[in-house]
Amino acid sequence: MDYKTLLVKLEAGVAYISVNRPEALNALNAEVLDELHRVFTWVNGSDDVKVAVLSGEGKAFVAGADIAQMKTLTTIEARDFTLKGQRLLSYIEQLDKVVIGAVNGFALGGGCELAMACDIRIASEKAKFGLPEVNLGIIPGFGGTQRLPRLVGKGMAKYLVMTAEMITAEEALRIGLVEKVASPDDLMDEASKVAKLIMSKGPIAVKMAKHAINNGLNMDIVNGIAYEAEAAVSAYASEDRIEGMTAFLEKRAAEFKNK
Ligand code: CO8
Repeated sequence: MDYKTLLVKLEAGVAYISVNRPEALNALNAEVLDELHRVFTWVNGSDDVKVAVLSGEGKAFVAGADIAQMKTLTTIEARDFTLKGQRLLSYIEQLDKVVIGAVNGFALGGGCELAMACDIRIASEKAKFGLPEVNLGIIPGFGGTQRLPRLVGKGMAKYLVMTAEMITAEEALRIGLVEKVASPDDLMDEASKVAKLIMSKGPIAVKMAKHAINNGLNMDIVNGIAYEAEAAVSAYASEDRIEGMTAFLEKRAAEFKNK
């Protein structure tokens, strides 16, 4: 695993991925987007990886798309860049594995959009969130106008996008942009704890739940409920379901095999 812009380690089934361009506050240039795509392809395909935790080196999670690189793009290239970012974030969102965003610092613009593509967000008390694109005369282009209202509602999404206001981790927790807040020293421990808790559950059930929630949000409720039934039956068909129910009745911990 050879990356120029990422630090990657695998420990006890958890892939820890950290964007490593602290001199540019981990801004997303084309190389970072490509390497993130590569590392998440590995996450999805490797039996050794159960859950991924994504964070950033230094004082930022990711401070957005790389403004210096973006400024040089032609309109056609800017379209390609937007699509590249959108494809990556949709890929992360649709992985079969759970991705936890451990937001250690600034999560702005494309960085906030990257965090929103994760399944669960845990923020350091030092983290700051915002969609400052309108300051630059652009709008969020990595899915932010779509994922933000789904997380925090239409009014708050418009408020954040139109004012470009930067908010604290506590405020992000209050509006539902993050699920937990931890002290800076505890952030990675907290992310590991959540990763391990999820890993202790039936992996097929977790995967089916992820797809049911994600896909259901793209459907009307009648179709979402129908999708849920199929996902529930798929989980029921697993050997792990037999093990989970047997273990409960035998009053012991289940030993899931992802089968
Ligand atoms: N891109 C490139 N470089 C950056 C970025 C960025 N997004 N953010 C910070 N940097 C660089 C700075 O230029 C600086 O470099 P240098 O040391 O060479 O001057 C270095 O990182 C450190 O930054 P600061 O000195 O500014 O650090 P501060 O602590 O003073 O400020 C801030 C931190 C508040 C985070 C500040 O850096 C900032 O406002 N950054 C920009 C945030 C931003 O606007 N992000 C949104 C970018 S646009 C976007 O993400 C759109 C995605 C979709 C695009 C679709 C296009 C069609």
